[in-house]
Amino acid sequence: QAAEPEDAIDYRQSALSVMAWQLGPMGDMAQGDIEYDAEEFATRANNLAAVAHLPWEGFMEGTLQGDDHDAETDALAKIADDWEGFEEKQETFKQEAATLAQMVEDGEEFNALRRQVGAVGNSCKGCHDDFRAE
Ligand code: ASC
Repeated sequence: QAAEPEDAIDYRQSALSVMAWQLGPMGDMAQGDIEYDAEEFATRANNLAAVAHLPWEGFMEGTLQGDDHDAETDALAKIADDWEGFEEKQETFKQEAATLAQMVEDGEEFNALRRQVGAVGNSCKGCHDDFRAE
């Protein structure tokens, strides 16, 4: 049985919340808002890379703005019109998150890691700018 649009929307919003929860403290460390904790950073970088592929299957047909469902969503109808562009944004994000986890694995310095956190954040923003409602 196919998922209901409302369930798919709930699913992807939850998965994106998981990602934001993991990224948030790394962003705060990168900004100097909280102290750098190498162990926590490594855990969160790995968690983020591990879940980076999860939300996208929730953007299925019938679940975007203007489609017939009863959920609130910021996902623009443009996602269906430019699915390739949307997939490119997913790929960029997954690559940036994987790079961050690899850099941790390679024992890179905090300064390099914080730059890569910026790249991850930019990949979030790149998709939001194009495909999420204001
Ligand atoms: C986050 C988060 C986002 C992105 C975005 C980056 O931590 O919740 O949506 O980073 O703000 O520009």
